[in-house]
Amino acid sequence: MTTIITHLDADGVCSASLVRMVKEFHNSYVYFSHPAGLLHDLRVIPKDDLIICDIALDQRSYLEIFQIFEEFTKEYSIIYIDHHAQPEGMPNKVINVHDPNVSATELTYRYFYHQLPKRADFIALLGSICDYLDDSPLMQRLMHHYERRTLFLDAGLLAQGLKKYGKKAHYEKLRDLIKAFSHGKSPCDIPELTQAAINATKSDNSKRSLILSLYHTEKNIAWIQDPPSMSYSKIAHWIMGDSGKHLGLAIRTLNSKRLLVDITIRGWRKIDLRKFIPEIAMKLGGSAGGHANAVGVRLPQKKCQLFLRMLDNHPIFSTLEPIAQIDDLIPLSFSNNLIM
Ligand SMILES: [Mn+2]
Repeated sequence: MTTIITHLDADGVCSASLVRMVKEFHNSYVYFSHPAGLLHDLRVIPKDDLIICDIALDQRSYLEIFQIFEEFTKEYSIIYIDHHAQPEGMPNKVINVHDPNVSATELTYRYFYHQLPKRADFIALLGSICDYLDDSPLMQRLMHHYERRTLFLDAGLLAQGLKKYGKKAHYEKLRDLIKAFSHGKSPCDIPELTQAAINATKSDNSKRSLILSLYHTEKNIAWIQDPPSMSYSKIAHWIMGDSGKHLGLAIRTLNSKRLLVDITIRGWRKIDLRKFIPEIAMKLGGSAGGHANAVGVRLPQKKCQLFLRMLDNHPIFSTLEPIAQIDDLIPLSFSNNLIM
């Protein structure tokens, strides 16, 4: 047998659905995990061949995970499919499928391509769209197998529906979802997911104008402190877009650990955020990780203001073209009409 361990976001769910489409893994059991929980989960799940998808290797537990992988591969196989930054080295026998530029779903699709049914391209696209990584050459090519608007409807239903579904209490439902996807169903075929997506979207929409009234701007960044609870990545995205600044930051004071803040950062895809943000975070006793366009930072709370200042004054911004402002994109003749 083979056991799948995957992340419980859309990229993870789609990766696992693709694995389950491979005949050999039709009945593989799916466990859900996350970077901070992987070490613990590897210790408790029954020994088996493993396929691990979309779970970053946490720096703090990396050495122990490395040892467990080594131990595992004496008797079992491990295929590790991921697109997050990777600490150096992986035990020899681990099949390491890694590319930081595409989604884990795309990597899974590529790795198992010759064993997948035709319809697998649809799931590959959904996972990639939901992880904002649908601009790779392969995904752009596959996108033309479908019709954009319908494809994005299904992707939106999945991403939004998982906000409710993607929690511990719903693991069994997530397994059913993966089963349904691997049998050719789409998000719109699953009424509960669809309803959850609509509710989540209505709730997001109702908070948008309030969120946009609460953020602050500096020269290059827009930030918001402890906004009403909803997806922090969406908030960071909204304030980035609304402000026209290079970055949007949503800062959350951690309830359980009063002395820390988590900062979710989004950019316009003009720079690789990993090239300068982790460095600043580390200088201030924090840590950071993520993708070119989406980074999360954890910092001591008392360093938060300094972090914002250092980030805002980073020389990298002077090398970038300014973000186009809406007024600049409206032809002058139209603006004149309005004044008259
Ligand atoms: Mn992912």
